[in-house]
Amino acid sequence: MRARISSAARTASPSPVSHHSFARGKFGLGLSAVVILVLNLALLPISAHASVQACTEAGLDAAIAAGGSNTFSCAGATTIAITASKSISVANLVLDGGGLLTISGGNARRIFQVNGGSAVTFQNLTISNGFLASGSGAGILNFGTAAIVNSAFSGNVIVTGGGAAVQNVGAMTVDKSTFLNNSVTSVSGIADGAAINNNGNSLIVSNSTFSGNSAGRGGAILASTGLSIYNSTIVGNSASVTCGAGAIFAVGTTTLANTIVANNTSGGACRPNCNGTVVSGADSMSDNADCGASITQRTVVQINLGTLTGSPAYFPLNPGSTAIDAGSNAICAAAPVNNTSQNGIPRPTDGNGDGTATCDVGSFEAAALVAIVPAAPAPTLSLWVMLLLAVLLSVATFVQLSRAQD
Ligand SMILES: [Ca+2]
Repeated sequence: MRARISSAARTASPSPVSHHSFARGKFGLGLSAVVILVLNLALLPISAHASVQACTEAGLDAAIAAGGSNTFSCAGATTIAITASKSISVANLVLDGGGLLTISGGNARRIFQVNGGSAVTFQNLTISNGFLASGSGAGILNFGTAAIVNSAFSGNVIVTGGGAAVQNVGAMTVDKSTFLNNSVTSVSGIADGAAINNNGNSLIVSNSTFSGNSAGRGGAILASTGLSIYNSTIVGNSASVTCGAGAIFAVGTTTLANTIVANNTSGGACRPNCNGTVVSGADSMSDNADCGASITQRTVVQINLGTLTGSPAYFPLNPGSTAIDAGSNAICAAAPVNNTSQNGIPRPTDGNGDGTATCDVGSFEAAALVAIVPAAPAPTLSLWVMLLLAVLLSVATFVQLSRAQD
C-alpha cells in the first residue's frame, strides 16, 4: 500500500518526471490495478452467488420475485404443492431444484406461466400434477424464452386443450429431460400433444425421453410450428383419434435426428408413430415408416430398450440393441447435443466393441464395450515340468559321469 501511495505521489509530482520514475509510477499503478482486480475477484463469488431460497412455496415466490439464479435449501426430496399458479415476468430467472424439488399443481391448477419478455431456465426440477379443465400448458405455458434442463414432467393433465406438460408459444429448448404419463383426456373436444404442444417460434429438443403420454392427436407431441428433435427416445405413447399419431402429430415441419420413435399407438391402428410433416434421415430409427420413408426401420425387439431408470428417467439400450453405435457422429458433435447424453456417458462411445466410437440413436449412450479376452493359461505346471526335467537330466548326467569315472 505504501509503495502504491508513494508511486502515485511521485507521478503526481509537478517536477519533471524522468523516464525511470515514470516507469516506476506505471509499475505502481499496475500493482494497484492488480490489487483492485484481486479484491474484486475475491468479492465476485459473493455478488454472483445464486440466491438460496427456502424449500417452500414462499421460497419459490421469493425466487420468482427476485429473478437471477436461485437454488432451494431442500434437506431431501421435497414436493411443494402450490396454492396459486405462478406467473413469471422477469428478464432473467433460473430455478434450480437440485434434483430434490418437485413442484406440484395438486391436480388443481397450472403451475408456471412464462410471460413475453421473460427468460426462464427450469433445471433439476420435477413439474407434476398440473391441471386445467380447459386451456393450454398445465405444467408450463411459455410466451417468453424458456430452457428446460435435466427436468421431469409427470402426471400433468388437461381435459380439453393441449400441452398438458408444456405449451410453447415463445422460444424453448428442452435438454436431458423426461416427459412421463402426461395426458389430454377429452374424447369429443380438442386433445392435442400431452407432453408438448408447440405453437411457438422455435422448439428444440435434445437428449430427452417421452413415454406414457396420451392425447387425442400427438400423444407425446403436437407441433403446429417447426420443431427439431435430436437424440431423443419417444416410445410407448398413445393417441386416441384414428391415425392420431401416438408420438408426433406435425402440422408444421418436425425434423428428427438420431432419434428413436417406436412402439407408440393410435386409434384405428393407423399411423401409430407420426402423422403430418415429419422429416427423418437414416440416423433415426423406428418400427415403421410413419416418421419418414428414409428412417431406419427396426423392430421393437431389435431396438431392445431396457426398463426406465435414472432421474430424470431414461430407457437404456440393452446389449445388442441395433440403436447402439447407429447414429450420426456429426449430429452428436453439433449443438444442441454437444456430445452429451441423458445418462451422462459422453458421445460418441464405442458401445459395440468394434473399435470405432460411434454415437447411439436415442437419448442414451451405451458405455464402452470391453472385449473379454480369455486369460492366458497359467504357466505353473509347465514350469514345474521343466524344472523336473532339468533335475532328471542333471541326475542322469551325474550318474553317467560317475559310471565313466568308474
Ligand atoms: Ca455409441
